[in-house]
Amino acid sequence: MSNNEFLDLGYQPLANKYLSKREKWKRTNEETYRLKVGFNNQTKLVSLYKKIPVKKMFNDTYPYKSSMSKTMLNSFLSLSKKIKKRFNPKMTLEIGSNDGPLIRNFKKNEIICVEPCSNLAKITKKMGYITFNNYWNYDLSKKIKKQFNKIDLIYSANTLTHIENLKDVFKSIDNLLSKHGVLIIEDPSLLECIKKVSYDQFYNEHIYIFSSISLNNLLEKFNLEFFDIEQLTTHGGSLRFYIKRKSNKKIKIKASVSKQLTKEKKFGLNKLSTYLRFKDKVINSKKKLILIINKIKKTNKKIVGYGATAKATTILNYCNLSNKDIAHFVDTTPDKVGKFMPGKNIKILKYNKKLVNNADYLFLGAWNFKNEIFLKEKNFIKNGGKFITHVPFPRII
Ligand code: JHZ
Repeated sequence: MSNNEFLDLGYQPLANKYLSKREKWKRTNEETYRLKVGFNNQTKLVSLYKKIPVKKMFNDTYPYKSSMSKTMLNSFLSLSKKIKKRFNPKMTLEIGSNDGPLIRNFKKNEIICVEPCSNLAKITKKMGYITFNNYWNYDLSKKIKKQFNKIDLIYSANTLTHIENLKDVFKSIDNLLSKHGVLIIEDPSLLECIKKVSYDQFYNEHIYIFSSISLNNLLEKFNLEFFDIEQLTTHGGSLRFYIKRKSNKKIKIKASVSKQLTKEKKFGLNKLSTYLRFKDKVINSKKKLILIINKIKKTNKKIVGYGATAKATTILNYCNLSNKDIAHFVDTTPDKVGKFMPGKNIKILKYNKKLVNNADYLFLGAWNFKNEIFLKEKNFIKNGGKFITHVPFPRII
């Protein structure tokens, strides 16, 4: 067997399935799955064992909106400027446009959105952008090609790793991308995830976590190759891959490509032993986090969760934390407010300063936005409030 299991995070609910009060009482019906992660010795790909049907994950009630943080809005704005300056594409296509934080920086006749969640697709349609409310697949690529011909630039952030059939993903891209076209993919970096012991990046939607090594192996099959790789701080450390056709000799390959590949090999991302060491660190991380929380509980201090993230679902369910540990979460996302954390009886309240300032400790569900949150919560910090995080190791800040 080329696939080797290295991590078992137990039974988990669907990470973005926040339950209403009514659903909570029927919790016995809440769907769970066994979250096991494996490493493929041949392809070097890290993936989940159990794949949930897409319609259960991405439908008309998908709550996550990428425009909820200033950090992401700024990141998409600066990328849009870069795309225009560096590639000047006539037509761009975004796979997984969510509520439109990237496309809003383009003119309406310059970009096409693809978004399977109809509640989100409605938003970009309403903004006046061409939107295909579909899953990304070969049939869709044929449909778009018929209507718009080939596309100069295809961009996708935090989406392709959510699609089980990667062969179909790249076949569809290959079908639509022009001869000298550019593909840009952005996703959490496996290297950062392993280094930071951020095991919460594993949940049902993240079927794969890419390393540049595994993605490189996949691209080979489609005669595609990297020509630049950027390291980003977003989502706890992401990689932005710039990809072209091998036949396109006009674009030179930057040194950043071999640098990233070498760095990952040196770290051991191509070896199972690295992942087995990671597993031990995850087990330790769980023990330490529980210890910290139990210690705080003994002093009768109040812990509030900050950012009801999909990642937090993995933490709460793996560490078995309930509303006896974390009183409630605060979040700015309208579709999460008033609901309960998946698998747990912890309510999500609408973010306001008072709720934050009434807490003694804030558990950073959205640890990836630590800088933005620390800036926003200056007063909480000034008044002696403390944060709890588990990244890169459980501690009080
Ligand atoms: P955030 C989602 O994961 C799901 P999550 C998905 N699978 C994926 O890949 C990544 O995104 C990209 C809130 N917040 O981005 C907003 C505040 O309340 O870490 C969000 O609910 N106040 C598509 O859920 C959450 O935190 C704030 O000041 O792990 C952040 O979610 C800020 C900054 C955020 O993604």
